[in-house]
Order: sequence, then structure tokens, then C-alpha cells
Amino acid sequence: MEFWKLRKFSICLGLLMSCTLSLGAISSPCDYDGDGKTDLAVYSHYSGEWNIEMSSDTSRHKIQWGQRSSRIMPVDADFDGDSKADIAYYDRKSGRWHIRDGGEAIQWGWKSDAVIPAPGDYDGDGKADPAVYDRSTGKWYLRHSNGSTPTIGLQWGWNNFSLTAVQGDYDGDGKCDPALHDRETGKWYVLSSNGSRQMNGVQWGPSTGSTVAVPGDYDGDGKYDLALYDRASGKWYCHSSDGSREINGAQWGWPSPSLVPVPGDYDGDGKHDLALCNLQNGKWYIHFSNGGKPMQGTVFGDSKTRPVGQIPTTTAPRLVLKGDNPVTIHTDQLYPEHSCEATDEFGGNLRPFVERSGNGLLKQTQPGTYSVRYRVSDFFGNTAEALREVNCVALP
Ligand SMILES: [Ca+2]
Ligand SMILES: [Ca+2]
Ligand SMILES: [Ca+2]
Ligand SMILES: [Ca+2]
Repeated sequence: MEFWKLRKFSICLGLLMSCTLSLGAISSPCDYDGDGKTDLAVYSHYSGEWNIEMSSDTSRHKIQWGQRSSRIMPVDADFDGDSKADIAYYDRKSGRWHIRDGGEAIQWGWKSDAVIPAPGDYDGDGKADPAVYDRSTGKWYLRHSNGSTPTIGLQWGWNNFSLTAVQGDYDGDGKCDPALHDRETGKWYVLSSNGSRQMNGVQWGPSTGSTVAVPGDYDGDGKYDLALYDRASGKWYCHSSDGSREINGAQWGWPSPSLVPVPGDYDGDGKHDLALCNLQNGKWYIHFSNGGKPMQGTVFGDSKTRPVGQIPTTTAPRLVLKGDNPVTIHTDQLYPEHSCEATDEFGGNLRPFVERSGNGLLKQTQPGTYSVRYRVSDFFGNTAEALREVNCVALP
């Protein structure tokens, strides 16, 4: 239990809070109609289709914005500052940002599965800034919407693929702070924009690998809180920044590989709610902080959709080759392609997104040893590779 009790840390925060002005509530994630409530929003990597249920009138909207690809990452951000989330995505294949109704695509990033979007209002002008975090170097790239010089290659992190970008406004000055959570060690790293809440490896949470960070403002003081969901137990933990909503193992969920947390303020009371989506069947479970009747299994989406607000994960996909390996063929034979299986850590089917190289073997007539390389990246840029060896032998 020790790891939850950060007594010194809490006292320190309390002192800082008393001399820091809060700039008001954090805007709700995935709020497409601008009513201050998080909307149910899902995206399909298989079709590029969005589905959103507006909280204001429960109307449902289908929007085509994206295409079949595991490299497209829908982002939750308000780029034009109208207090509504925009339909937008980042493409890891091109490093471009595609904002619907936002004119031409914005080049901010480059082709890499290690580079993931981390948008936020870093300059505090009320508009989200396109930003990426490079997991292979630990560097951040921020494109400020207020016209100030972009921040290029800010070192906050290092080459460590167990780090998740959890940017948000942790110090409550209205500016997004670059932040990381290390799933393996339970440590948090927050680069506080006003310096009042710097964390450089603060241990809060277990180092089991089963917890995922669920950043958000759970107590409604305008500051992000350290918060975790434990996928192994279905329990929630929150280290409240103003001390009013400490959550220590609240049971909302159950052990399940397909149940993922979807932090947001679904009732619009300014406090994040405990929320989950079952990726296997699209069922949502929300425990509202305003005391409203919980949502218990409302279906929105299905096994081929993902909540837009899902926090990026860090586990590599599972890629298994079927059939012979190595495979032996004669020079007069065609290489018979065998299939493979690919799934992500939630059991989602990645088979349609597997890429093969070395397919020239299909017409191979020279004896020798060849290989076919299989590669797949999941919806968050975690990758897996496998090789199939092909021995091509001359006819006797
Ligand atoms: Ca901005
Ligand atoms: Ca800040
Ligand atoms: Ca807070
Ligand atoms: Ca709430």
C-alpha cells in the first residue's frame, strides 16, 4: 500500500496550491457539440469512419474522415478554439495532421511508428497545438497556434517504449504540460509550464505493468491529477491535486483484456468520471461524478471500433506465422504464401494491417535462402516483426 501514500508530495502540493491561482476548469475531452460534456466517440481503423453520439441531444453522427489503416490515430483536440472538439487525425505514415474543416493537411511529424501525436494547448491561447512525441528519442515537437516559434526537439523523456505520453495541464495555468507515465516503473514525469508542479520520476502507482494512466481532472480544481486504472483488478486510483477526491482502489471494472478506460467528463460537472469501454462489443460503463445513474453497458461501437479518447498503450502486438517456417520449395515451384495471425493487447484483429516484404519470392527460380518479412503496427504505433525463411533448392 505504501506506494499510494505520497505524504511529503501531497503536503508540498497543498502548499503550492495555496499560492497558485486556478484558471478554471479543464475543457472536457471529446466534446464535439460544445456543451461541456464528453461525447461517446469511436473510430474504425478498418473503414476510417467516425461515430459520435452528441450528449446535448443524443443524436448520432457517422462521419467519414480517415481510411483503412492502422497508422491513423484519431486525436481529441480543439484546434480552432470554438470550444468544440474537431474531427481530426494524425497519420504516422506521413506525419501529417488532417483536421476536418481545417483546410490543408498540416505537416507536423514525419513517417515513423515511434512518433505519436500529443496535441494540447501548450501556449495557452485557447487553441490546441499540433504536437508529437518521439518515443525513440524522448523528444517533443510543439507547433504553437499563437504564432510563436515552434518548440523543436524538447528533451522530456528518453528512448523507452514503456513511456506513455499523458500531456495535460497539471499545474492549472491554462497551458498543457508535456508529461509521461512509465507503465513498467509507475513513475510520472511532468514538465510543469509554470514550474509549480514539476515531477521528474515521481513514483506513484505500482510497477506491475497492468496499470494504465488515465490522466484528467477528477476533483475539478482545474489541474490534472495523477490517476490510474488497473486492468488486472478493475480498480481506479486518483491522487487528487486538491485532496478532495482521493480515489484508492474504487472498483469500477473487472479484469478483462478488452476493457479499456476512457477518461472524460461525461456529465459535465467539471470532474472526470470513471469510464470504460469494452472493445470486444462496444459496451460503455460510466460512473458519473455528479451522482447520476451510472451507464451500465450501453452499446456504442463494436469490435471494429475504438474510443477516440483511448489513451495510447505501449504493448507490442502479437504476430504469429502460420504454416511451415522455414519452408522449402523447388526452383520450379511457386512460393506458397502461408498466413499469419496478428492481434493487439486487447484482442483486436490486426491481420488486415500486416505488411509483407520479400514477396518477389513468388517468382523465384534461383536456388538460395530467402526470407519474407512480416511487420505490423497497432493503432498506437507499437510494432512486431517476424521472418519466414524460404529455402529454394534446385531440382534433383
Ligand atoms: Ca495553442
Ligand atoms: Ca500547465
Ligand atoms: Ca485536479
Ligand atoms: Ca463528471
